[in-house]
Amino acid sequence: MLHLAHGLTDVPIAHNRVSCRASKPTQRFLAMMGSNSGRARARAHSNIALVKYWGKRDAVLNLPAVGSISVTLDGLYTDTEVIFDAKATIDRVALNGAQTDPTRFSRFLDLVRRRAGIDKRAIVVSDNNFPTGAGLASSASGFAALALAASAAAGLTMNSRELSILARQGSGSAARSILGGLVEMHRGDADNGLDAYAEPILDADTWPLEVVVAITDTGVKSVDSTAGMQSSGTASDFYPAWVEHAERDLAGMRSAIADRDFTAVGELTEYSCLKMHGLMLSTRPGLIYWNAATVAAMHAVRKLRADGLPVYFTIDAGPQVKALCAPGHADAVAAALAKVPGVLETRITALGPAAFRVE
Ligand code: 2P0
Repeated sequence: MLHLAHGLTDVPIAHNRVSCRASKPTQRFLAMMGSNSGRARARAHSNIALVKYWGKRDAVLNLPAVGSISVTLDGLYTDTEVIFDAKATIDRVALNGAQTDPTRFSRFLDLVRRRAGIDKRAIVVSDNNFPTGAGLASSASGFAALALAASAAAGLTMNSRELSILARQGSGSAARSILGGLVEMHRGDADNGLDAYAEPILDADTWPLEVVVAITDTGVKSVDSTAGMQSSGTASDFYPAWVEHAERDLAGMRSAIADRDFTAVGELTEYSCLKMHGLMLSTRPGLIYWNAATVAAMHAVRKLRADGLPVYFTIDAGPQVKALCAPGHADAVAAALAKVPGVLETRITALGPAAFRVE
């Protein structure tokens, strides 16, 4: 078991008694597997970065080249159940009701098994309440929920910093989904990655910002984030400048959040988003994650702002537009974005909680 030598963040991981019924396909899958030993369930929420993470300083430990600041989203989440089963011979994973390739999950479960000193294979059942792999950070909520459920099922007791470090090794953005509200992910300097973890900046209810998600395409993106980041790190002239100025952007965002200065938060959010997409576009070959509706929605957000609404956009490695709204303005923003040609659906979400165990 890993023990950190000093300064553990001890944000409690809540064990909420949320009744969370498995979907029908999930229930069938569990009945088929028939086991209840070493079992735990967890829910983690997706997040979006206001100051973006793009690039790695170590691919094996999945250490980010830059820190990031995000908001955890109440309305988008993953529920995951993990069962370590002495009788199972391989890991089995059901994602959204369908059996899926367990390779990436197995690699992650190996980290948990090694730490817990067990070698049982696992049954993993994971369900997202939103489109998977389409730029809505399903790997963030997915690996955060898996980190919490798998560690608990393996009998480990881990604090939020340890869970964040574990989740990071599944997906960089997952480190942030362990925490709720406004969250900062530290780049860290150590080679072993023990200083690359996320910490809360503000609780969700301290500053009730809202986010409107405008979905423009539910398909899986063509270049996943891991591959895209690797390309940008080696094949963009802009990459050194991106890394060099990251700390300045993070400091600006910390200070804007401390002041509850929505305009400053929003301006930095759009700036970081457009700068990251500039980096993506400058990669050879260029990474173009936008479609026509993405661009139309960006202009619509700027038009709303010109008309007096406090709203700023951000976009991740996919075509969806997320509009960050000052408290109380999400309904008007959602109504306007729903009218943008090519916007298929809008969802309004408040800021969400830290990952928690579900009974
Ligand atoms: C972010 N994104 O900060 C940035 C902005 C997408 C664009 O973190 O390779 O799935 O698993 O660490 O976390 C998405 O990348 O990548 C991401 P890996 P991840 O939210």
